[in-house]
Amino acid sequence: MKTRAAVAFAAGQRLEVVEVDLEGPKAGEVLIEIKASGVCHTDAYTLSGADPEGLFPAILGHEGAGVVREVGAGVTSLKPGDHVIPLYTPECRQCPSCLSRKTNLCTAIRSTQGQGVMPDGTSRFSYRSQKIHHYMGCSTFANHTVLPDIAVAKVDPAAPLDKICYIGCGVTTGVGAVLNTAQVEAGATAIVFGLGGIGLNVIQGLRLAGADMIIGVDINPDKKSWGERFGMTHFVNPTAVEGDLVAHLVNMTKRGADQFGGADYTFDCTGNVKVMRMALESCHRGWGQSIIIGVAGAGQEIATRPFQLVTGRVWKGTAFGGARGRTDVPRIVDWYMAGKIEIDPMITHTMPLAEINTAFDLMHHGQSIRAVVLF
Ligand code: NAD
Ligand code: AHE
Ligand code: ZN
Repeated sequence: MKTRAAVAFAAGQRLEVVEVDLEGPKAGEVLIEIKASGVCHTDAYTLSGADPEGLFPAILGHEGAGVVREVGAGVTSLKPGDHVIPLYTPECRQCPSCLSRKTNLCTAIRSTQGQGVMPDGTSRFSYRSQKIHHYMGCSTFANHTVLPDIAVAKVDPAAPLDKICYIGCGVTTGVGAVLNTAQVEAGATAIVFGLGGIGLNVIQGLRLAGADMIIGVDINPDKKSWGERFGMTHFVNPTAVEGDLVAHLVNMTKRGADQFGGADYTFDCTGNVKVMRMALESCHRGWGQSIIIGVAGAGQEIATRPFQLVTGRVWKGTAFGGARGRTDVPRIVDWYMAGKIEIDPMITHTMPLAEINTAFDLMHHGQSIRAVVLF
């Protein structure tokens, strides 16, 4: 079949919206009509050329929602008409990682996913007979896409697809980092670095967990009101701090007779390795945990004095908020439908696929929280 897609033909270039060829689903796969897709910073990261796994040409996008239109042989968990969210972290429930119950990082199809192809090693997309790579196993910047059934979450059909697409990455990542990875307890102190599409969801996750002090840190002063909207209690703009930012934050988090200060939990949502170090060092001696969410490019490395870890701080990372997609994503959709989490105000811009490059511009200029492409 033919479908319209925004193709990244080369790193660093604007996306081009063209009609591509899409093969139907093979055994164990489903064809999805994408109705909406958010644009995440990770799409921009890969498009920039910094992603060591970046392949071109490719159809980017990994934060979508849509409707199943066709299922391949042997698919029993989904049927045409089901409302779904594609998962860049599948949940096969059979691989050693899924069975370990220690991680959400299902390994069933990770290697072919990283090579931009389906599990059988081939791509379903082509343009003028040239192969186009899949991206993160999702390629949601296409009006139709094909995924293995283990990478598809079936959700409440009453949920608006133009909003719940954000659960395909940003919402789940932010809220999940708090609830699954850090397991923040009521009364905790927390610092969130970077109040974009992910950081604001960390803030609403912290509010949900009952954190007492939620400090947001961002170099964009406009983010103060955004953070407050979702539960942030204090805002720090690093450019307005005289002296050392870490010392400033540690001082802010001193409570009662505690001489040391430092947050119980910190979260990096910037992808900047210098910020990641500050996030770790802003944690409380003895028990503070710092969660890395931001993604940094090839050649970037994190550093700190081992003393920071020797004295009990813990550095952790999280992918997709530690969520097991087929199990947890439908639940998060239900939380949204029940009003437990907010999504609508964070979707600041919508646009047709033809204007997708504007979504990247808005993100780079700090003007959007989430821009969503509507098909
Ligand atoms: P975004 O562009 O919407 O937000 C980034 C925010 O960080 C902006 O508000 C920006 O002003 C702020 N910022 C930049 N430099 C800063 C600094 N030095 N100090 C403080 N604030 C600073 O991006 P996003 O969509 O929220 O994504 C954030 C990061 O999370 C990206 O690196 C993205 O690739 C990554 N990400 C990771 C996962 C995962 O599963 N681990 C999932 C989604 C996104
Ligand atoms: N190819 C990239 C991977 C970057 C990365 O860590 N991605 C996250 C999701 S970001 C979503 O916006 C992830 O899920 N990681 C786990 C995995 O298996 O990739 C790079 O930098 O190499
Ligand atoms: Zn993402």
